[in-house]
Amino acid sequence: MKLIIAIVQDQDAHSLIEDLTEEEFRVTKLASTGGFLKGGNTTLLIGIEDEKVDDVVEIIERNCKTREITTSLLTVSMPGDTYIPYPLEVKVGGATLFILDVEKHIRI
Ligand code: 2BA
Ligand code: 2BA
Repeated sequence: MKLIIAIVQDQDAHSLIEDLTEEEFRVTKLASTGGFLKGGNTTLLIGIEDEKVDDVVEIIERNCKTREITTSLLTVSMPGDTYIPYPLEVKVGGATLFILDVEKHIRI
């Protein structure tokens, strides 16, 4: 068995979960925060049989889009700890996936 940890953008999470459950995959959704943009994103835990990994990755590819985001990060630029915001273009990926081997899966 494998566990896919998928970090996706909030905008894509709803349709992705719909498609996964429609195809009988089980999903747990966690609200998460990106360390760089400090904005909300969604982390999905998807436990699946080894041979289903490609199917799940295909569903994720179909639902998750790369987007250019302009954000204003705060930076120290002046003496005396004055913070000024500056615009920054960041390309946020469709999804970041970690695929792990599951040693044991138990349902009680
Ligand atoms: P359980 O299988 O006992 O799952 C309870 C909760 O545990 C799930 O909540 C989900 O958050 C998590 N979970 C279970 N298996 C998982 C896995 N392989 N990967 C990631 N997370 C997992 P819900 O998704 O709200 O599901 C509640 C109950 O509805 C489930 O109880 C199951 O009996 C049924 N169910 C869930 N997804 C289904 C699906 N695609 N098709 C048919 N029945 C489903
Ligand atoms: P954030 O940390 O908010 O990052 C959003 C986007 O900002 C990233 O998109 C990347 O394009 C850029 N970025 C992140 N850290 C950077 C840095 N140190 N320097 C320059 N640019 C940086 P993605 O790479 O597509 O990542 C989207 C979200 O996925 C991330 O949100 C983070 O929550 C998660 N993530 C990505 N890679 C990760 C990893 N290796 N471990 C854990 N979480 C990861």
